[in-house]
Formats: sequence, C-alpha cells, structure tokens
Amino acid sequence: MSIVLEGTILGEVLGAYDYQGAVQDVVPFGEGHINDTYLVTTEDEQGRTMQYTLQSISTNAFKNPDQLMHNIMSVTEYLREIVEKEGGNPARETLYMLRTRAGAPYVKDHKGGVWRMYLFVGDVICLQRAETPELFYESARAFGRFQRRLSGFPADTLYETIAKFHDTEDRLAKFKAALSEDRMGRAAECGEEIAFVLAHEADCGVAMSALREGKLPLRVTHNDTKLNNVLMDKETGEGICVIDLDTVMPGLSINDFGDSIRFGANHCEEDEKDLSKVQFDLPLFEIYTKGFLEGTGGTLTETELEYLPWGAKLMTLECGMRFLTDYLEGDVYFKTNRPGQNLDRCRTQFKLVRDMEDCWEEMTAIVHKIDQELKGK
Ligand code: ADP
Ligand code: GN1
Ligand code: MG
Repeated sequence: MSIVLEGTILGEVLGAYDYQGAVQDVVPFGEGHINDTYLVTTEDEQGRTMQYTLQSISTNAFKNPDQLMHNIMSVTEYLREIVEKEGGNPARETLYMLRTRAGAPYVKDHKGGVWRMYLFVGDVICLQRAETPELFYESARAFGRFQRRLSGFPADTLYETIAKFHDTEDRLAKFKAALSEDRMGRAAECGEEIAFVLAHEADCGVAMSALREGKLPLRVTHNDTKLNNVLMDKETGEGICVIDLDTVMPGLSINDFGDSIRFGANHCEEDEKDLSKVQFDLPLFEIYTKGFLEGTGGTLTETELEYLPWGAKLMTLECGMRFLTDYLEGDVYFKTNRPGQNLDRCRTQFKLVRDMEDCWEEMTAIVHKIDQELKGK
C-alpha cells in the first residue's frame, strides 16, 4: 500500500527523483539541530523495501545550495573510490546522494525549500550520548579515518559553506554584536554567561593565531563531529559512516577532534538543566584521543597533537558562545523545542570548559602518552 502524497511538498519533491518502488511511508527522523530529515520507505512490485533519507537543507544556515551540494557530491564520490581501494564497502561507508531525473544534486520546491535525497544506511545505531566507552572509541576511529581518507582531497576545490564557521574570533565578534543589540531584552538574565565569555576573550584567538602563523595546517575537515553524525554498525558497534557533510570544507583537525570531545566526553544531554550532572569525563577524553589518533594514522603534525586539548576547549567555548548568541538573537539558528533551551545549552558548554581548565595538564599528558604509545616509543 502506498501513501498519498499528491498536493504535498513531500510529493512534489519525491516526484523529482527516480527512486525504486512506491512510497509506503515518510516519517520525520533524527535529532539534528539544523536540517529537517525524513526517512522514506518504498516497496517495489516484488515486495522488496528500500529506504532513503530525504532532507530539507536549512537555507538559513546554508546560503548557497549549489556550492554546498558541489562539495558533498565531490567528497562522497572521492570517498567511494578511496573506500573501494581500501577494500571497504562504499554503500555503507559513505553517503550516496541521488541525482534527480534531470541530473541535479538537489530539488527546489515551489516555496523555495531545498531538498536532497540519499540512500539510507540501514542496520545502524546513531547515538545522542556515548553509551559505552567502546562506542565512543569507535566513533573516534571513524572521524579520524574520515580525515585521513580525505587527506589527499584537493582542498581548494571546496567552497566555504558557512563563512568563518569555526573562526572563534569572529564568533566572539558576533556574540558582542548580539549583546550590544540585545534584541530580545534577554541579556539581563545571562550576566554570568556574558562575563564568562568576556573572561575568555584571549582564548578565542589561540587557534586562529596558530593558523595565521602557519603552525597549524588547513586540511579538509568535517567541522561538525558530533557523536550523532556518525552511524555505527548495529551488530559490531563499529563506526562505519560519517554523515552530515554540509560543513566539510577546509578547516583545522583540532576542531574535528575538539567538537567530538565537546559533545561526547560527558554523560549529559547538551541542554541539561541540572549542571551538577554536567561533568567532563577525562577517561572518555583518553579513549577518544586513542581512537582519533589511530584513525588519523600518523597524519597529524607535532603541533596539531600539541593543540588537541585546545581544540576541545575552543570548540566547547565557541559552541557555548554560539548558543548564547542565538539565545540573545531570539533562537533563530538552532532548532529549539522549549523556551530557554539555547541558554541551557550554553550553560552546559561553559561548565565543560571550566572542567577542562581544571584538568588541563592531565589532558595534555594524555595526548602525549597516547602519541608515544602509537609511535611505539
Ligand atoms: P542535521 O544537520 O540536522 O544534524 P543530519 O544529516 O545529521 O542533519 O541528519 C539528522 C539525523 O538523521 C542524524 O543525526 C541521523 O540520526 C539521521 N540520519 C541522517 N542520514 C542518515 C542515513 N543515511 N542513515 C541513517 N540515519 C541517518
Ligand atoms: C549543529 O547539524 P547538527 O545538529 O549536527 C551545528 C553544529 C553545532 C551543533 C551543536 C551547521 O549540528 O555546528 O556544534 O549543532 N551545525 C551547524 O549541537 O551549525
Ligand atoms: Mg547532524
């Protein structure tokens, strides 16, 4: 039995594609903060079912869909070749974007919405929290491997899909602009958080200065390495497919490392209200470091290794600043489902930054120890 989609936007969009079978079901899916994702199930005449991911891309976040989809098409095609060469399974180890009947990489609906469709990777789990250290380790290997596999990709052919995405100095400037405008009159209730940002002004320049000085290389990076952006095999727990490729562009390896630590090296929700539950977990930091360095396979420079703890701290600080900026601006960027959610998200991030500061020496020592172990020293 197929469902009736005539006259709906979903029907209009699906009509542009040559998927297999008839559509049985379309359901909202996933817990991303940016795009709207649907799982589409179809069935052909022989009763075989197929599943697809249909996604409407946030045009608020991503201003140029042509450039965005150019990046994704070229990166996924490249990854397919690399995975094949390495004897892997390209159908599971990288996303496969469908082209429309007209050969385009995306569809624009009559209201201006931008949509893409890709094969759904089945028999996987997608975690919102590091449920076990082993799964966190597997996610680290997958993100590290992703970066290694793209190390030969020509970075200058990629567009910057969000300008200055992880430019923490620019994020600070945007925060200050939102604060001085205080459009919603919310600054008064965020005194502590505002003071926290201002006390960390100098930190915001650490990675950007190292990049300008040529100490840190620009690489092809993912830039959004949350645990729920990697699919893990349901049976083996292995991290198999890195998803959410909208922000793949030239960037810093320490940020890919750092964003995963920010999201995964703790046991709380990103918007936890009870800050006593928000604690940076050093053993998880160690486990992730091990997996990531195994995955990157010796491709990181000594300076990148030295700056990994900075990646963790800066991605957490920056993300907290972004949540706070969005709160001050009226929750216009990150999806929210309750009032005050962006402020709560900001608070968890700043608590994690404080925790990291408290164990900075241990973090540095862990990176050094694991690096030495992997180099067999
Ligand atoms: P967002 O930018 O909104 O985070 P994502 O591309 O990360 O968008 O998709 C949102 C969620 O949808 C993911 O966290 C994941 O749970 C699910 N998802 C997306 N693509 C796939 C896929 N190909 N296979 C399985 N799950 C997927
Ligand atoms: C967004 O799209 P999603 O939910 O994977 C955001 C990240 C933030 C993250 C915070 C394009 O990630 O930068 O770190 O929320 N993505 C974009 O949870 O802004
Ligand atoms: Mg996502």
